[in-house]
Amino acid sequence: MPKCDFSTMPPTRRRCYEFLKMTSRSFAAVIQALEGDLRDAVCIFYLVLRALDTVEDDMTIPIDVKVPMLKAFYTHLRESDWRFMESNEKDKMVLEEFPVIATEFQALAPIYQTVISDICQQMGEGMTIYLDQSPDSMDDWNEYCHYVAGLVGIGLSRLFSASAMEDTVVGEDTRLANSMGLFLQKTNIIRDFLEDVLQEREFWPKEAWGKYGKKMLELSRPEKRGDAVACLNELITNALHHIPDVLTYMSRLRNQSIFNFCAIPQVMAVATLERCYNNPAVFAGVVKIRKGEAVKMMMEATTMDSVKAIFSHFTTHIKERIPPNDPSVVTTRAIVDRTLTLT
Ligand code: PS7
Ligand code: MN
Ligand code: MN
Ligand code: MN
Ligand code: MN
Ligand code: MN
Repeated sequence: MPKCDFSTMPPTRRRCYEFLKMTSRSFAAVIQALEGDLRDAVCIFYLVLRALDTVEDDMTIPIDVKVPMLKAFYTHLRESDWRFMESNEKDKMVLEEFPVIATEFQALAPIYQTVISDICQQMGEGMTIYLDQSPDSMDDWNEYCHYVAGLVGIGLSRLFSASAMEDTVVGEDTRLANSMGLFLQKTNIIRDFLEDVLQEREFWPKEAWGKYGKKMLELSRPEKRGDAVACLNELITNALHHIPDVLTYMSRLRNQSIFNFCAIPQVMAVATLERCYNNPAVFAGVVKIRKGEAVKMMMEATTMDSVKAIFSHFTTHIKERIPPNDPSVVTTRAIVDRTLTLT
């Protein structure tokens, strides 16, 4: 494994890797394993977006304060003294110590700075659309997920190509890069139904849940379990449609450290979808994959053959559990079967 030696780093850079470890559940190890100057670029990219997302998520910031903050956020990357001390979120540290992140941002190669600043600007702008409204249509859902995750995939892919560790096509094919982010974000939104709805944040598209009630919160009522699970299965089926793009994207990667960085979140996502599929527990708490299973997958997901085997394993288990009377039965079977022909 390439070296990520903290002892020889300047203090601000060392502090950035401390932020990374304190704020990311799953990304810290795979980012530290990246090679060359890509490691610092992705670390800073992560922290910048973590800071932006902390503003977006903070429901104690009034909307008329939040909108201009999100839109202007990228401009603070080129300043040395901007910070925000009023957040109440668990990751508020990245806002309170933002000058440390800005300092390290300014030390990156100019091409990396351009990509990160560009994505930060577009994401901040897009986030403002969905602060006071929830996604209605499936197109809205794709649009919100594009802003908060598809853009991350597009930015990361540009960083990969800019590092010369991956082919230029990886950075140019924004459709596939977008799908990589959408698969993760839809899985996160599906899994976090209860956590989000209790915070009055509704990310499930109304086009799906509106068939079953007037308010999304109604789906958490025990007497609504049948409807709720039908809606859940419909959204999981929608998310599974990104798998062909995910497999194509992954097959283009040539650098082992980049492959692992990309593969691990994707295999966690397909495992999470399998756990959530037809599972009423989604409406009573947060469904998580077992720690042992997660560790095993993270060690395995290092080749295209094993990534395919993992996708085939979890989609097969979904197929076995499709209820014959589920409203999405035909669509779910079709996308699982298509996945199985690709793996
Ligand atoms: C730059 C590594 C690899 C081509 C902070 C990685 C929230 C699901 O529930 O906090 O909102 O709290 O657990 C990561 C594509 C993005 C998409 C997005 C940046 C993969 C700010 C991750 C991560 C593209 C917006 C999890 C999308 O957050 O969720 C870097 C390729 C940040 C990736 C958000 C969500 C990430 C997410 P919650 P989390
Ligand atoms: Mn958010
Ligand atoms: Mn968040
Ligand atoms: Mn709309
Ligand atoms: Mn979430
Ligand atoms: Mn979270």
